[in-house]
Amino acid sequence: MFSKILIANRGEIALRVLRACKELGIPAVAVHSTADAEAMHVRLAEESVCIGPPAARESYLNIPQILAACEITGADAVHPGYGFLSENARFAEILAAHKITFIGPTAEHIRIMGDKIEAKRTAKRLGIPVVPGSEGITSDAHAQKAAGEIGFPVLVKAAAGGGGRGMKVAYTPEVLLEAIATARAEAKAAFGDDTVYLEKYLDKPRHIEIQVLGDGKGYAVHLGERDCSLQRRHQKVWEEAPSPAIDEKARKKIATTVAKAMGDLGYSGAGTIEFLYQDGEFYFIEMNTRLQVEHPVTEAITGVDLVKEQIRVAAGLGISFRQEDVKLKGHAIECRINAEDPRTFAPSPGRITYYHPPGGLGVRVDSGVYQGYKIPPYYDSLIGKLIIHAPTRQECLARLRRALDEFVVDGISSTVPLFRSLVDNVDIAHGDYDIHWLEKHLAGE
Ligand code: MV4
Repeated sequence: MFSKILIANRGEIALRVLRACKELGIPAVAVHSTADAEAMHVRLAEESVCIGPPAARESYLNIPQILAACEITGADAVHPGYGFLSENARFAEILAAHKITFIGPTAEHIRIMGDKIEAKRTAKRLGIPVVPGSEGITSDAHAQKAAGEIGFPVLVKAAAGGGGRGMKVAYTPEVLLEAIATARAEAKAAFGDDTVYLEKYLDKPRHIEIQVLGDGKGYAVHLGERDCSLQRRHQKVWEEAPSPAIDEKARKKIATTVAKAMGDLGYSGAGTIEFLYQDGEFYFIEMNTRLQVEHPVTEAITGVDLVKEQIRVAAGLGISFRQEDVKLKGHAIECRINAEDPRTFAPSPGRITYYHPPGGLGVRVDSGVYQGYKIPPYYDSLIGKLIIHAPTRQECLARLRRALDEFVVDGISSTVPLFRSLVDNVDIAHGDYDIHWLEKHLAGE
């Protein structure tokens, strides 16, 4: 096992990783920017190192500083959390060159999945159903021909994209080249790479993703799905498992296919395969080669500690269970609590003057904040996650309503009131929503 793990992240996920380290008896090093000196994970870690000024580029994304912190403290492994360096293949390679273990998949697998065209090609080869579409567009004639074969409307996507940037829908052949030009320009500006590809546009899908764990030696398990359709501007707001939209048969088919594929790929560690689901069919869009924000809903219904499994696999100890041991139990919902105005979603950093998180059976709050803590303005606005687990979806909603009524965050604005309205909505109660539902609902439709 590792002698010391450095946590290259901040906020609730740094604390989440620290908790796993503590339970495994592995000392941890917190690294932090000057803005995060008072953070809970810094207070609770065995050691901490300040790695730079507030700007992420100079601290949490500063590879030389993180390497130096490993050298100083003698850390022999790094957990990257999510965001920041978690899907940076170069970082994984640099750590390896310094004999430090990256707690995550190989640099090669990170690189493949970072290129959305290569990811789709790989998924298809492994037997995963993909959205009908093209590979990289090489000319106007190629684009017209490919779009004709796919059928309109088509969606133009950036190969270096993900998270929705650089996407353009073309409803007719007349506007295709214009959509491609716009998407290329956006992709070039955002990623420095203007490679684009085409896909059949799905107009009312759900976003359903499968959680996997691979041992890096040819075996992978799945831990069921999460339905993440409730999102605003490509930021997930509410995630739940199981999906209200699929049954046991559909789940088993797609999840078994994915687990087999990831075993065949030789995938190591935690990963998420993202699908669009429409009219009873799954279509692969992307794979995330990291631990995800919403991993606790899977932990709730499976009882598996995903961070501990990531650490075990990275240490060469393998996954602690087999597929046949996994039993999905009950229903879980996660609400992302952001320091934002619940109506305008404008960021609301500042001091938390009073804080009372909910508790009781089936209630988990993953958060790094505390009463008196000052939320810095430099990072994303996620301040915590409320994860509810109950035997049935209906009981889960009732428990969520109860927990939201207990939740008090004063001094700043938070998205807690948004969830109070969602939990009482009839469409939500029926699980009747797609990826467009929340934005339409917020627009008053
Ligand atoms: C799509 C799509 C419809 N058809 N692909 C957006 C982010 C990126 N990860 C993929 N995205 C989409 N891809 C096809 N062929 C609609 C979206 C999409 C979306 C997907 C998941 C969750 C929320 C979304 C919001 C808008 C668009």
